[in-house]
Amino acid sequence: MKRRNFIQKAGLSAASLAATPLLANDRVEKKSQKTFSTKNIPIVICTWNCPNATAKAWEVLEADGLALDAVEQGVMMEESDIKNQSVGKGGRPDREGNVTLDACIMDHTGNAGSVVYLQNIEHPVSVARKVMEDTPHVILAGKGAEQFAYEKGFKKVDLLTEKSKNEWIEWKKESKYKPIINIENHDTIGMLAIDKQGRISGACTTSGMAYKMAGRVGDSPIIGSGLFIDDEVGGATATGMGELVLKTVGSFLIVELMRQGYSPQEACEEAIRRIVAKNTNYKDFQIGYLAINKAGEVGCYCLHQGFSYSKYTKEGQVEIKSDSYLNS
Ligand code: SD4
Repeated sequence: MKRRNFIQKAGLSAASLAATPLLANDRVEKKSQKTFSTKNIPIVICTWNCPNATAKAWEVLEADGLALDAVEQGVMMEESDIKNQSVGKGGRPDREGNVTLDACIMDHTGNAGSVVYLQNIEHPVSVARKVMEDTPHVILAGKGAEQFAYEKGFKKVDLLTEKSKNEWIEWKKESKYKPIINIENHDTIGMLAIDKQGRISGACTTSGMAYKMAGRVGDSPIIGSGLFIDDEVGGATATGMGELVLKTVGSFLIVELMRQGYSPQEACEEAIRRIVAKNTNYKDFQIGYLAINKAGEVGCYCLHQGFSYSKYTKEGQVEIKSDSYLNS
């Protein structure tokens, strides 16, 4: 079909669609009129025990700020914290000694931005936000993402700290490529927030699996896998062995289950069961899911014991331990 014909046909069908009342549109209409209890709002939650990150996000929410600003500024705290060796500066490198970062952000309107395999930039989440706001794209990768960051004024930073470098040199002696469950190898931060106006946003940022193959990208920056937000329903985020989350599109699955009426807790449990059903080697890995619905109800579930999340509400800051599929 010639391009002009195609455009004409597309235009025609778009016009006729607009003229015909659609059942799907009706459903969207009804959902958007739905009201939610605001007693749990505002709220911010994030994977693992990251009290500085949730406290920063809470500051934004309490000042009547946007959930989008809250999640960006919240996770930036971990990106700058060199003690967190799974995120941003201080992150563990790939097997060639390069720290490569993955991050994404998604707002209440369904907009999303992401960077993958980004080097030399301390705040990948902010570059992801620029991708979302200043480009027609969703994902920028590698050198292109780095170049874009410099054009937007981000500074070049050496992300490899002495500690992470020395551990990598030690690792190279045996070069065992075995992900360690829970033990320091997982601290990706996935954050979900609802602001005072009820707008929901999320962000996810990581240096990925320690000593991964050069070029490897995990679930964290992939919209639908490491993070998904739908302002009509809620949001979800993931941490752990990204390959298993990617293969089951975990965060999207959880949000869609909530859309069908699952509670956040039931949805996280079902997403973990999906991983168990599809991967015979599931016991070798840790996965943690965290979800929130529009009413600010939270769910959390993981494969192995040891996962927890941070929550900040009007009642203050708490760390909550997750239930697990396995008793170990
Ligand atoms: C990844 N999901 O790159 C990330 C790793 C992670 O805490 O969660 N680390 O697969």
